[in-house]
Amino acid sequence: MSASTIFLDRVTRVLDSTPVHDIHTHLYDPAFGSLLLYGIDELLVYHYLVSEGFRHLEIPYDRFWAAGKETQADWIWRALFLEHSPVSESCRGVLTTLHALGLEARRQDLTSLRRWFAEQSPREYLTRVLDLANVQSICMTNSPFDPEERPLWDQGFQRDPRFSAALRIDPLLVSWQTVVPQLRDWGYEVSAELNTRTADGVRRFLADWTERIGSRYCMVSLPPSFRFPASTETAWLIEHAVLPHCREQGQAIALMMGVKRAVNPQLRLAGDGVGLSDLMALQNLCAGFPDNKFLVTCLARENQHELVVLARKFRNLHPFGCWWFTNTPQLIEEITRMRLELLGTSFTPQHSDARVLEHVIYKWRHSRAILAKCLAERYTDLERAGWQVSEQEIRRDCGELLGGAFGKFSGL
Ligand code: FIX
Ligand code: ZN
Repeated sequence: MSASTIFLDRVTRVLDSTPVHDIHTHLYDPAFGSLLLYGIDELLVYHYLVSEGFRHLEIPYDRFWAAGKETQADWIWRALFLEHSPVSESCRGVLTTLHALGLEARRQDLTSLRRWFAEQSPREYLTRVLDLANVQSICMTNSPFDPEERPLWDQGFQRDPRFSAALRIDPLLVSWQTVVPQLRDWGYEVSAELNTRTADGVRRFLADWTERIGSRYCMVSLPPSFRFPASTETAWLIEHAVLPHCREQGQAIALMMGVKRAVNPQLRLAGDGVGLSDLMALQNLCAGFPDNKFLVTCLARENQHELVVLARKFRNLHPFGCWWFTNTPQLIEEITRMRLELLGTSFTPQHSDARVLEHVIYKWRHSRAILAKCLAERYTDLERAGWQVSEQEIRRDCGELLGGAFGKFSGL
């Protein structure tokens, strides 16, 4: 057996048995009831598959959206799995998931798959799925602006300790004018005018929600047009409210850069696109605010190298994840290799971005396998350089990559 094969086996074993802290998902604590999505229909109408389904579907968009979830799932199943081979990463994800659950996709039609999912008892099933994915903790994405989740936070509930919260503030930063009346309604003294009183009001809002949901960090997704410094509401609010809030709490801000929302609105959630970010803005933030910590992921492949180089320059910057359109085997491998070669283990290679519970199974299985390959290559090269890596060191490194480095950086 060659050195690299031996390492691949060793690293795979360690990575598979190391529980991961999934630092960004769209899953919910089970107390949120129907907001925690699971089952075959949810898997098939995942927006990644919807946009791929419309490559083949000839029905009008309106007809698709007017149909029930089962009908939509039937259409997608037929278009992407029966009439064509499911070779895309999102389709393969459904198959990895069913296989891991012991279900044979080919033998079972959708009706019997639906029956199987309906028979699962939700609480036990949640534990089974997290075990299959070897996920230790799930960080949710929690928006005070979301009318569906807000009432439960207001009311309070018994938390599931496996689920932590992150405060999502996109509307606040990207559509300030529409948020002003809402904040005022909720008792915060803000005005459309950007002044000290407004900054104080926004800071109070952020502090209240951080406490209410027990948020671990604040997060926002930003369009390619984002600049900093700039005479925009977004830049002003970041500088005068969000960054001071994060400093006061000792928390990081997560910036998800490069999403173009609603490139094709007819596709709804599946209609977002990608654009190149100006990472000069990030450089200015990291240099100008050394007491703030920035967790950053970029959507554009072309931004990945610059992001890694910036992280070499600024220790208050922590790259994370292969987000959305970069969450494909080829790009995960390229990005992870580049990050390992330029940053060692001081980054977080992946988050699942799961929207449906079972996503954690395939996203982590696929990503762990690629991470094992990239890490084994590095260890093989080290051995060629006369440096033997011990089992304990492999465990340490895998622990850092699967959430340890994130926790240390974020002060958790
Ligand atoms: O903004 C985000 O957090 C994105 O991850 C989502 O908006 C996106 O729809 C998604 O699910 C990507 O994986
Ligand atoms: Zn997300």
